[in-house]
Amino acid sequence: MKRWLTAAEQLQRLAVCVAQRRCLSSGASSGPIPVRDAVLVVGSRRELVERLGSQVEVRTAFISEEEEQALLRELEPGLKKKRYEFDHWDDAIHGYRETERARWGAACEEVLNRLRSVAFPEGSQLLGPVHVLDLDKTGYIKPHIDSVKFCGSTIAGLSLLSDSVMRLVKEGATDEWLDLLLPRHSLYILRDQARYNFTHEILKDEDSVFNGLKVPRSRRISVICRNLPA
Ligand SMILES: O=C(O)CCC(=O)C(=O)O
Repeated sequence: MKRWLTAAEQLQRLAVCVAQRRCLSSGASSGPIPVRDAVLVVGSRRELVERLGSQVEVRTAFISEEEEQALLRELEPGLKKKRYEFDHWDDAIHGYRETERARWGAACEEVLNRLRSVAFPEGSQLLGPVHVLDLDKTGYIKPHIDSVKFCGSTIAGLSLLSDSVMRLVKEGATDEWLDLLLPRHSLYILRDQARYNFTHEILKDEDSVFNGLKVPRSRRISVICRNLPA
């Protein structure tokens, strides 16, 4: 039976390719390039990737398997009481259920505090409840920009259960785009222009390809923190 490679395995292959390419072209002998720097963000133009580099971040293995389990233990009972929503043609999201959570157990609070400390400047005013989005295997998020009324300059999300691809497309210039590979257990952060001037979306399984490599999408839960508008 055909088995798709996980994002981690694909990253390993890509990292080796990139490291070899760089070594070949520069003759450098400084060892492999960290996976994080090498291949988690690709775009329509190198200049765009460089320009938005500081506003788009993906951190692999931000949470451990045990931390994912702790989050799921808190979230699953509430989520299981809801049905996935499929049929609202005008919704930005297809095949999802969602919840918000303000209070967490100690293990989860520790994860969220770690997220907050890397994603938001000290003293930022954060949106109180954390947003939790459960996408069915067939679910996907259509291109949208989060409301500027409710959400400030930064969106930070953890990916549980599945790898996925997030696509950012510049509003009014659809040939300007970035793809982010979001491996399971990773954290992504979108800031400033990347948040305000680019739509973001999570690709459906059929379209879930990163840099020419298939990234199989199964059920995915995201845990998303935002700051408040200034
Ligand atoms: O699931 C995600 O990580 C993205 C969520 C999203 O696009 C949103 O809530 O605006």
